[in-house]
Amino acid sequence: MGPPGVGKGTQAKGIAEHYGVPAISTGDIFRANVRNQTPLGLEVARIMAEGSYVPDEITDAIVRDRLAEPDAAAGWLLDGYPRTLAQVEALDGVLAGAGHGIDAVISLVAEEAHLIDRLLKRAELEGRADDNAETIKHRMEVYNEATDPLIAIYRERGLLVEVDGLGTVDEVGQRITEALDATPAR
Ligand code: B4P
Repeated sequence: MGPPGVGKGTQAKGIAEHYGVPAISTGDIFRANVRNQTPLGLEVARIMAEGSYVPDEITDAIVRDRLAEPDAAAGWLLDGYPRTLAQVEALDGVLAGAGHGIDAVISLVAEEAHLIDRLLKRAELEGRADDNAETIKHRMEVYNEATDPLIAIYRERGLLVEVDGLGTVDEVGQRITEALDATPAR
């Protein structure tokens, strides 16, 4: 978990590889659908371009189906999900039904000013539809309102692993794996 640009997608791939589990990124799944102009992609393209969240029912169904795929049977890393209280509850329901649990919730932490710089740099490199000054501001607001409060829920459950998101990609990655390795298996 963490605000836009903090390194969720960047780190998710490395962590998943390290532990031999699939990285499931709701953002990547939506972007692939937008690129391929699927019915889902056509539905979510405008929502994403303006920096708002895709409705919970759509997002929850995608994650539920993806977690049921064979490669996720022995473990997974969720990137960018859950992002709302309803998504936390939906994930709890899916996991309870499957008899699985969450080992840890990684919260990447960094100041907003650094993140805005990163996202504006990515705009130059990748040209993502949601990386422009106005949309980034909206994404930060949506994050602060809908997602940041969820961190307290996972802290109360004793699952939160807070990691400083500033530094090189490798430095942050190493902090994450060190923190996870020190977390008792559940
Ligand atoms: P995401 O794909 O999750 O996008 P993001 O929050 O911007 O983070 P991302 O993972 O891409 O960026 P990262 O921090 O790795 O979501 C996009 C949209 O999809 C949402 O706005 C929403 O519309 C929709 N969506 C996704 N999940 C949803 C959900 N659960 N519910 C509803 N809607 C949902 O990296 C940012 C940049 O920083 C990169 O350019 C990277 O190279 C750079 N960077 C990373 N680490 C760095 C470091 N240590 N130093 C320097 N640069 C670094």
